[in-house]
Amino acid sequence: MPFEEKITFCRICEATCGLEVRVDTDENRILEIRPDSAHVVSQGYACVKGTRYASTQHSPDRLLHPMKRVGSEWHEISWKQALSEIAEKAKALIAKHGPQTFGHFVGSAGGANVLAPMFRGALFAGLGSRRMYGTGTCDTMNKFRVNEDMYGSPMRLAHPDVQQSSFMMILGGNPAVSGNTLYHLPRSVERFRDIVKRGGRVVFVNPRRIESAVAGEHLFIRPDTDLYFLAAFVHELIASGGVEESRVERHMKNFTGLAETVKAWTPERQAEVTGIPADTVRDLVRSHREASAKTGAALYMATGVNQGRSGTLCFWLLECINAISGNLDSRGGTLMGQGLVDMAKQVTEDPQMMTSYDRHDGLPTVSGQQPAGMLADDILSDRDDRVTSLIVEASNPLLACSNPDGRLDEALASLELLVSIDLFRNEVGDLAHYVLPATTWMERPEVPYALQSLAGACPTPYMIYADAVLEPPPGVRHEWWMYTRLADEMGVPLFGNKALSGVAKAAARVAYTPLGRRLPGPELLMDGMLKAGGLPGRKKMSRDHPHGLLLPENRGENFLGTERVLTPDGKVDLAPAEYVEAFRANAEALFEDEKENADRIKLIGIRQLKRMNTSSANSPALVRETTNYAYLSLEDAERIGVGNDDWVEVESDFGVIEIPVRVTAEMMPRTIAIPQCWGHKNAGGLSHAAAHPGVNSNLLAGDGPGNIEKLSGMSHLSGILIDVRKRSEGAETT
Ligand SMILES: Nc1nc2c(c(=O)[nH]1)N[C@H]1C(S)=C(S)[C@@H](COP(=O)(O)OP(=O)(O)OC[C@H]3O[C@@H](n4cnc5c(=O)[nH]c(N)nc54)[C@H](O)[C@@H]3O)O[C@H]1N2
Ligand SMILES: Nc1nc2c(c(=O)[nH]1)N[C@H]1C(S)=C(S)[C@@H](COP(=O)(O)OP(=O)(O)OC[C@H]3O[C@@H](n4cnc5c(=O)[nH]c(N)nc54)[C@H](O)[C@@H]3O)O[C@H]1N2
Ligand code: SF4
Ligand SMILES: [Mo]
Repeated sequence: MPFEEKITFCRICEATCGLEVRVDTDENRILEIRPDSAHVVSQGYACVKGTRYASTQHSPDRLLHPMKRVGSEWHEISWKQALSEIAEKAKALIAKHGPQTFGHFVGSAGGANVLAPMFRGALFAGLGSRRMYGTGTCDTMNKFRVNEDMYGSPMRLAHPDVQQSSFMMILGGNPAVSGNTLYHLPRSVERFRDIVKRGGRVVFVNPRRIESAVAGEHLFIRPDTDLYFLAAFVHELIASGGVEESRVERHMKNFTGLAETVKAWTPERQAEVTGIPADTVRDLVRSHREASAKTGAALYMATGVNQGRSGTLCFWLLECINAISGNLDSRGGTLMGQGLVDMAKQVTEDPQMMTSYDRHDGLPTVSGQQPAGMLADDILSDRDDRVTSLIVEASNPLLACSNPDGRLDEALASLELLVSIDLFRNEVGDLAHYVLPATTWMERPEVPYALQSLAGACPTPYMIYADAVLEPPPGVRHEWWMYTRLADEMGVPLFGNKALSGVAKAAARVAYTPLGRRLPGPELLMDGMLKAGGLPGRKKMSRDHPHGLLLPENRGENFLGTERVLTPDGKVDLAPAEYVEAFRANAEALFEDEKENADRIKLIGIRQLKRMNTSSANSPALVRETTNYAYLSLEDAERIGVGNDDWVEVESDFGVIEIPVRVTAEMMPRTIAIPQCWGHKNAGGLSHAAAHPGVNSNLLAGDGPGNIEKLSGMSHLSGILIDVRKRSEGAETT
C-alpha cells in the first residue's frame, strides 16, 4: 500500500500539538496519527483527541455535499444551486428587513482557521451588518474587554512566563485537560512541575480538585466568588508593601482608583464567602511577593471565572495584581507577546473590533461579538431589527450556549433563513434550511491560531506552517470560498477596496476548478503573514522547518513605556472608570447574595479529555459512555440521599434536568459539576452522538439581559444556583 508520512499540527485545541500522519495516498485516507516527537514545543506530546481524529475525518456521517431541507426531507444539491438560493433569499430578507437582521454565529472550531475570519468579517462588513455572535461570549470576551481598556487593544494579551516564574496561580482553568485558552502551553503539567522543582509554588484555585493539581497545590473556592478573593489579594498586596511604586508611577495611571476600590475587601471579609481562610490569602500574597523579588510571579485565569457574574472585574483585578507588583512585562511574570504582525495595533483601526454600545439594550459588542446569550431574544423579539437570518459556522449553540427550556431551539426554528456550515448535520443543521459541508483541519494549510500567530500569546515563541495533509473530498469547501462566493452572488463588496474585492471574487470563481487547483489560493495570505514576521514563506517553512521554527525568546521589558501600549496616553489604566463604577454598584449586592445563598448548591462544568466541546460527540474512537454524570461530594450525596448511578433532578430558575450521579472527593461541598456540551438530541447527521446522548446542563443556564455580564456580554454559565434532589421513585430513565 503506498503511503506517505506527513507532518502537521493538531488544531482541535489551542495547544496545537505536532503530529505525524501516515496517509494512504491512493485512498486519501489516514492510516495512523502519532505525536510528532520533533515538534519544537510539543516534543512528542499529543492527546487522544488528536491521535484518534481519523474517526471524525473519515466518519460515515461526514457531510460531502450541500444539502437542502424541504419539509423534513433532505436533498443533496449542487454548490451552484445552494449559493444562488441562499444569496437570493438573503438579499430579499435584507431588502425587506435591513442588513442588521442578517446574522452570524461562530463556534470555537472556527477559531482554528486563520482565513475564515478574514472573509467572514469582510462579508459582514460589506453587508453593513454587525450582528455577529459567537462562543467568544461563552469563554473569554471579558479578557478582550479588559485588554482594550487597560492596554488599548483587545488583542494585547499578556501571558505568564512559565519558564522563569517562581509563583503561578491559576484560577478557573484546567490546562492539563483543556490545553488552555488564550495561552499557548502544550505539556503544561511538566512546565508547572518545573516551577515547583525550582523551589517555586503553583496554586490552582478551583471548586474541583482538578487533574492539573498533580502539578502543584490546590485550593477550593466557592464558585463565582473569585471577585472577593482577588480584591482581597490586591488589598493585601498593597497593605504589605508589594507594590513596585516606581514602575507604577512611570507606566501606569489611576492607582488610587484601584486602591480605593479594594479598600474594604480585607482577607477576613473575602473569607465570608469564598471558603478561603484569611491566613491563606496572606500566605499566598507573601509567597507572591517573595517570588516577585526573585524571578517573578504570575496570575492566570480562565473560563471558570470568565463565565461567572463578574468575569470582567475579576480579570481587571488579576491583571492589576500582575501589573502593580512589577511582574507585567518582566521575565518570570507576564509578557506581551509579539505576533507575526501587530494584530493588536491593527484592530484598533477597525471599528468592528473595538467595544461598542450599538445595541438597543445597552449591552456591549466586544471584539466584534454580540452576546451569545442574547441570540434567542434577538430572534424572538418583535423589534423591526430582529434577526431573521443566520449563518452558523462550526458550532452547536443549542448545546453549547444557555438554552433555558429549549428557548434557543424555538428561536432558531423560527428563522426565515438558517444555514449551517459544518462537517456534520448537527442539531442546528437539523433545523437549518441549508447545510454546507466544510473542510476539516486535515484538509487545510494553516499557521496556528490567530492568537498565537498574531498576538503571540506563547511563552516559547515559534512558528509553523503545515500544508494540507489530505485532499478535501470533491463536494467540500473552505469557508473563505463560501463567504467570497456568497458576496459575489449577493453583489456585496469585500475589504472596502474594489481591486481587492475583485481579486478575491475572481480567485473564488476558479478555486475549485482544474485550473484553480494549480494556482495558489488565499494560502498566499499566509505567505504574506510569515514574510511580514521576517520568516521564510510557506514553502520554505514546510520544507525546512516542518516541526516548527523557534523564534527569539521574549525577554520582557518591551512593552511598558513603548508604543505598544495603545491607550491614548501610553499608560496602563489600573482603574477604568466603568469598572470602578460597576464594582461599586455590584460588589456589595452580590456579596450579600452570596451570604444569603451560602447553603445552596452551585453548578459548574467539566471539560473531559476525550471530548472537545460539541465536536467529539460523534467519534466512536473517543466516546463510549452513553451519558455524562453529575459529580458531587460525599457530604452532598449523603444529605441528598444518593449514591453512584442514582438519578437526581437538578433544577435552576431556568429549567430542570435529570442525570445520574457520581460521588467523588474531588468536589467542594455544595458544588456539583456536570460535563458540558452533552445532551445530543438524535440529530439526523450524528449517528454515534445520538446513541450516546447524555444530558445538556445548559438547559439550566439563563439567557437574556439579566443573565449576561454587562461589561463584556459574557453568558453566566458557571456558578449557577441549583436545587438537587433524588429523582422521585418510578420516574423513567431518560
Ligand atoms: N478536552 C477538552 N479541551 C478543551 C475543550 C474541551 O471541550 N475539551 N474546550 C476548549 C475551549 S473552547 C476552551 S474555551 C478551553 C477552556 O479552557 P479552561 O478554561 O482551562 O477550561 P476548563 O477545563 O473548563 O476549566 C475551567 C475550570 O474552572 C473551574 N471553575 C468553575 N467555576 C469556577 C469559579 O467560579 N471559580 C474558579 N476559580 N474556578 C471555577 C472548573 O472546575 C474548571 O476546572 O478549553 C479548550 N480545550
Ligand atoms: N455549561 C457550559 N457550556 C459551555 C462551556 C462551559 O464551559 N460550560 N464552554 C463554552 C465554550 S468555551 C465554547 S467555545 C462552546 C463551544 O461549543 P461549540 O461552538 O458547539 O463547539 P465546537 O466544538 O467548537 O464546534 C462544534 C461544531 O463545529 C464543527 N466543526 C468542527 N471542525 C470544523 C471545521 O473545521 N469547520 C466547520 N465549519 N465546522 C467544524 C463540529 O462538527 C461541531 O458541529 O461551548 C460553550 N459551552
Ligand atoms: S492537546 Fe490534544 S486536542 Fe489539543 S492540540 Fe494537542 S493533540 Fe490536539
Ligand atoms: Mo471556548
